[in-house]
Amino acid sequence: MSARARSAVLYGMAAISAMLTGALLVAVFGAVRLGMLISSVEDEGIKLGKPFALVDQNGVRTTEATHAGKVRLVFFGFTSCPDICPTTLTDISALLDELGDKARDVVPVLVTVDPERDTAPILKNYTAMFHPNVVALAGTPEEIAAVARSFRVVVKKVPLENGGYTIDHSTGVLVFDRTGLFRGMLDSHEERADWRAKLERLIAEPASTNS
Ligand SMILES: [Cu+2]
Repeated sequence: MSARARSAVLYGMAAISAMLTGALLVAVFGAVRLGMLISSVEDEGIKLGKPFALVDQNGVRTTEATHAGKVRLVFFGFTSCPDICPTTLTDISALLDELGDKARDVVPVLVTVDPERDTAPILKNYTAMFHPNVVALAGTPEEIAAVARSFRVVVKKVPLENGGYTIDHSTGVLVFDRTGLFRGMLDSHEERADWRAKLERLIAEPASTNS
């Protein structure tokens, strides 16, 4: 190979390597930007869920309008869940404690996916372990199934060998702003600081767009 050909090959390799580095940089920055997007909430909300009527842990009828004007953190779970549900509620409770007074207008709403076992009194005992703002909702199996469906939540009853059952369910926390629009999720894999940033932003927003 002549010196000129060799240098052409080297030049070509350098060019390819520069392109690869460029692609890598784009990929890295892309991922960072994506991370920023994930850790924020959507600027524009969408409607999610249909009107419902369930009862809370105190037996009080609760609908989609009951906590209007507040930031709602809706998630589906059940009191015998061994791990995801108590962890989520513990993390949310810690976050609300941290937010102090600002947590006044944040309502975590646990909708049971185990309507046969999670009656209002059971939910009352359970929520007593967490932040006082936590609301837990019970209903008939039909009512619960309809609510889960309308929030696009997947629930699956799984029989256990001992004759009992457990319930697989979607685990993300659905975040609704003060106007009742869905703005994003709190995901269990995110930093809790990101959860906090999302909440603080939504708490700061007005309850009505014309105020
Ligand atoms: Cu669970």
